[in-house]
Amino acid sequence: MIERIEELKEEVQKFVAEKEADLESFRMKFVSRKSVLTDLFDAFKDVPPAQKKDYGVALNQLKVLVQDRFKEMVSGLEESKGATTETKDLTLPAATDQIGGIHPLTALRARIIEIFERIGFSVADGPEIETDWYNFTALNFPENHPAREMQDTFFIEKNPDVLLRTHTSSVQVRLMESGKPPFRAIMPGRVFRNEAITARAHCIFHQVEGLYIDEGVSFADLKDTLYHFAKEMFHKDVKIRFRPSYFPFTEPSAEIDISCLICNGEGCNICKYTGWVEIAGSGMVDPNVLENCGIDSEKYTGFAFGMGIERMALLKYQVRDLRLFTENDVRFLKQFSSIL
Ligand code: 2NL
Repeated sequence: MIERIEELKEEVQKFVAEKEADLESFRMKFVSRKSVLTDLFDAFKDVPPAQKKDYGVALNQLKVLVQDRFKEMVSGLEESKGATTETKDLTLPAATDQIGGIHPLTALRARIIEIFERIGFSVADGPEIETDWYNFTALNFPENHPAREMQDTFFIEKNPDVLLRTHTSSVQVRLMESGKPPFRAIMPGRVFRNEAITARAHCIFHQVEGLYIDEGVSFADLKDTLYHFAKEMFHKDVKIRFRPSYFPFTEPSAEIDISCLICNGEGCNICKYTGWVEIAGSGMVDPNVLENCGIDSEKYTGFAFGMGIERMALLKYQVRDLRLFTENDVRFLKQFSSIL
């Protein structure tokens, strides 16, 4: 029986269909309901149990071979038919491939990096999966802070905690631990929070955080650095204001607003009629954080800030829904080809 199957395999392999009639005879013999294959499958029940496995394997190989050859021959005949009837205009210009572009968030991140590199900041990088120490404890988060709750952060393991970083501050901790001041660096990267996805929030987004630690760094340096950034990023006439705020890792802390780009501070629905829009959070690095990272807080001071890249993109390009940035709809993405 198995020999018979092997013979048929060889026949199928060698079969050539030059015309429709050849294909039809192949179909009748191997594919149709009355084919040899149907007979062989029917015979399966009479095969002695010891041979059933080998028989089954061989028969299935034959079946796959028949299907593949049949498909090949059908498309082979169709192609040769096409070649004789289709007329192609060989004088037409070639259809060019569509050229992709840089994603708007990538372009914006590059611009942020460029602005800070020009004033002496370097770029640091670190892991997206973090321990509790780098994401929370070293950053002075109290034991019962809401961000440590299961519903706010994606935990990979509990006790000891391993999680997806909720900010890129963890990279700053690694940087401070690994060397000696001065530090002047920014950390762009992907961060994760357990949030419902809406037009204004996503569970995965991008941040750029910055850190400057040295002897004698003051709040005036923080203000001037971020004012410079806002003028470079938005407009040379942009106004900036600092609003008192709270972060566990900075003291004092401030939220940074710029004058609304749409109404120039007059009041519109983008700025909710306040004339101001928030672009970042910032503050002087808390002495506890410096000490946690092995830095003498009597000798060194510094500032830190954090901004969301998607948020910045919404503002800069007046996009109404940040889900558009990850849907990969080329009609949306194409609109950014000129910003590069
Ligand atoms: C925001 C606020 C902020 C920081 C991030 C930071 C990092 C270290 C020490 C102190 Cl290691 N601070 N980062 C400081 C203030 C604000 O981000 O709204 N981000 C989107």
